[in-house]
Amino acid sequence: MKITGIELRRIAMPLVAPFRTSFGTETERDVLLLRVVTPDAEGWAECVAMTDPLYSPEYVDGAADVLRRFLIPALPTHPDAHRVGRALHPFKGHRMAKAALETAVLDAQLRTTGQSLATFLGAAKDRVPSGVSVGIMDSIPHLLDTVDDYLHQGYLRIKLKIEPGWDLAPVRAVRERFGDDLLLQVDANAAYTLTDAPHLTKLDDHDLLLIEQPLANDDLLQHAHLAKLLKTPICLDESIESAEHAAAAITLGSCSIINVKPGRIGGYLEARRIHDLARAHGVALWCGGMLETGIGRAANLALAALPGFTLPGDTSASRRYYATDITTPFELREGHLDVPTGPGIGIDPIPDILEEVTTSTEWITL
Ligand code: SMG
Ligand code: MG
Repeated sequence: MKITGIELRRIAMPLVAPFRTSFGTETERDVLLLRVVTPDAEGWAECVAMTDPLYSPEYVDGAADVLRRFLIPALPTHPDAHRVGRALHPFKGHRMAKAALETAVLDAQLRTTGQSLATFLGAAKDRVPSGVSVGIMDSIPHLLDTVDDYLHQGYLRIKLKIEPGWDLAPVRAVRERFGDDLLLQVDANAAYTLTDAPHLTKLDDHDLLLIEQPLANDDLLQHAHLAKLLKTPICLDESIESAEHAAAAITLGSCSIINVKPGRIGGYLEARRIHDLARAHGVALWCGGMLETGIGRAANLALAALPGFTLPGDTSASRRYYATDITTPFELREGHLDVPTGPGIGIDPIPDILEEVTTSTEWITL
């Protein structure tokens, strides 16, 4: 497969409602899209980096910079996704930028051969159960109304964002209002330290599926200590940047569940490695989200259909994020989203909508 050029496109996507986490509030998603052009097919991918380096060290301008200066020039002459991974390996870090490039190449490759990403990865089902991530709110009544609305839409699992000062009370209120059968979990985005352990043990009373990333991104050892103090299972998100991190976390006992985000760990090939490793060790997986448009969501749904993804993911319907998505919107049916079946990621941006939200484009000839 010969690549003739790659387009870097920035789009601005207003969120339907502000999304507050322990590290900040998002009102608009500033997304970097990649389009890989070959004589036979085009491949699309979405970079999950956010505007500011608050969730992780990467950020959108940095991802665009490393792509144009280092990663794209290093592409082999006739790349496939595996060769792209090897060619980018010498460059340290920048896994979000690498994931976008590898995924766009993989999409072009699969569209050329007519295979879906789901089949390529080894998907075992044609629809996946949907959870929804609920931001930190200004009040408990507002939170309860929001959760109530999501449950009416059919979401099968609720994740509450937490931080010091917004943890026990919202969890207790949601449990009391919606009952013990609700699948409920929390995500701290690294907002606590090990000294908060006595406080965090109070979450054990609420029968949570898991607590996600309570401690800092690089605190594998401290997560292992915390895991011994909590009954609630620990799930790692930010800490797991590769299969090697997953192996270390599993060996240390830092987590018993992993939130896999292909865009955070360098792509779908690495996600497949984590899948196989975690499955062999009895570690449960689910697919996370980074407020993706339909382009990133389509690819995540293919991964979420693998047999090791046994918990509902943050793969919500398009309307949870955007009034108008850049693709045909993904819609909830009985709490599930369908896994795309077409070649590659199985979906394309709608040209007119894409143009409307585009803030810049850059063409790199290869
Ligand atoms: O895509 O539904 C989504 C967002 C899910 O909570 C979510 N993502 O730490 O898991 C996480 C966060 C990271 C992005 S927050 C802006
Ligand atoms: Mg998380």
